[in-house]
Amino acid sequence: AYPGFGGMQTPVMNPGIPYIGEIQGGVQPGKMITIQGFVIPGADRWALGLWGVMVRMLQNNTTLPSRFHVNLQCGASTQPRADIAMHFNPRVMAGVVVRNCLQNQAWGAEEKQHGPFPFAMGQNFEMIILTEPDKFKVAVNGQHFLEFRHRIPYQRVNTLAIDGKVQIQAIRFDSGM
Ligand code: 9QG
Repeated sequence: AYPGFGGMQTPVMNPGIPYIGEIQGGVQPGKMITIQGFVIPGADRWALGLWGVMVRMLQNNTTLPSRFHVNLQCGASTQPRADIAMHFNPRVMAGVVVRNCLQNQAWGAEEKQHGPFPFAMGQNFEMIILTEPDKFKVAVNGQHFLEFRHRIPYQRVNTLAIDGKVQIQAIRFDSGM
């Protein structure tokens, strides 16, 4: 790599959450986005009480406190909502990472299969999102974790959005060249 050559993007340090920011140059095969973060313990789940938690689990996981997401988006619009090429959504109490795509403001089919759940409340993590021609590959804590096949052309991705029970220490961008 040639730091400073070809407009390598400056790392984002300790951004506030929700975070939304441009991915300079978008993504293309070889591009890597590295996110270092910390899963905020969902202490407020105790305040909800077991009943509240169960009701919310029956509804869906939306309001569970122990969730966060990382979105690769096509713009930053909230009204109408920008398309999301990959929504990567760890639900820590459920121990599942839901992946999906939002198109024309509608969610597609969820992908939920993966190996051991790599996130834990009160723990740091590092995730790397690598763009390939046909998919995104996600590694967590130095190990390949899962793949998400493109449903929206990766060429449309230009925005990173992060929200939920997470603190972010650093976001790094590497063009892979
Ligand atoms: O619940 O699932 C992913 O398939 C929805 C959630 C939604 C996503 C989606 O409500 O939540 O996780 O951006 C959103 O709307 C997030 C926060 C069936």
